[in-house]
Amino acid sequence: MKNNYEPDGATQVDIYRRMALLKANDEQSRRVIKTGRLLMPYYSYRGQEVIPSAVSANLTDGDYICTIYRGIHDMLAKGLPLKDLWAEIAGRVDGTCKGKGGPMHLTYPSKGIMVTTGIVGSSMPIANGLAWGSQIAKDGRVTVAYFGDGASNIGAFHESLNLASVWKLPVIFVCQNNQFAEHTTYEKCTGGKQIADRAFGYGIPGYRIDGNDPIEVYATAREAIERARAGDGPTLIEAMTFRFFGHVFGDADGYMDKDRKKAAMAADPLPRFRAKLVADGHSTEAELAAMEETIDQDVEAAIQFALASPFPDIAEIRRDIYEHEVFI
Ligand SMILES: Cc1ncc(C[n+]2csc(CCOP(=O)(O)OP(=O)(O)O)c2C)c(N)n1
Repeated sequence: MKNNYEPDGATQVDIYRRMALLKANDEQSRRVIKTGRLLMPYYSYRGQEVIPSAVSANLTDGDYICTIYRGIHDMLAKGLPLKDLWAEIAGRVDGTCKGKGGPMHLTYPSKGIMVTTGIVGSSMPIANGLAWGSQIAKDGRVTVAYFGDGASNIGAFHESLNLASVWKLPVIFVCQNNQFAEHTTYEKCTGGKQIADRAFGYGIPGYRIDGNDPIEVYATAREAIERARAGDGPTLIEAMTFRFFGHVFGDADGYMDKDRKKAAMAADPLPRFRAKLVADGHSTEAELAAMEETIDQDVEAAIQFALASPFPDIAEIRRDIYEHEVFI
């Protein structure tokens, strides 16, 4: 999409700050598992940092996001505090859900982080519900639904686009097309030329963009968010990117073409954007190095905080839990 919404220098540095935070957090996540410091199911988002960083730069704390198991980057970019994140990952009482959600079911409503779901495609109908609530309350909030390319083949994707279109809901569907579903390539399981084209069938705008270009993601998201806030309804954004690692930590990733993976890693958007910020005079090498150093320290401090936090006690286990009887 071409529009005049190029972010100013300070916003570009802010987008980079979020990207650097996501990268550092991913590297530490894989390190803690490898060293046995902490065990968890982990879905690396390395390679996809640009998308939520540039989208979130257009959102307020009041705006909502719904995301998926591969969504820690979406939440950190939206402002999830590191200590709350790591305490939840470690199952401790100081976590976002008092240790009862774990790394795949994080929420943090005060920053608009409403749902993390492991059910492929289900971030979209939930996002519609939140957006419908905002429409009724006239509270001016928008909701971003993040999901993967594989999820665009699930019925809920189509139902959600249709309903959001009919009701003109203030929702933005952001597909992070990382070229792979679980252990399958995008080409092997997705019909049609591009996912963005599916928006046409529901009468809403759809854009395929370079999801590794922070300026393009920012500008496209801003237009879609303004459209939603103005009451003009939803937009589908298909942001092209590449996940650097297997589906889940420990995945042998034999289905990932080695040359494509090598090329994607060589085109890592982080060093590219970092060099551009310095070349354009928006920041200096020393300032960015200091920023990265602080981020590394913050991530390590959050892990230490989490490991020192207690587990929830027995009384806490059943609090805030929806339960129903199961008859066998
Ligand atoms: C309804 C449903 N079907 C199947 C699965 C198993 N599954 C988990 S992740 C995944 C792949 C999803 O790929 P994509 O939507 O592209 O997201 P990505 O993991 O690439 O971010 C599948 C099939 C599931 N969790 N939920």
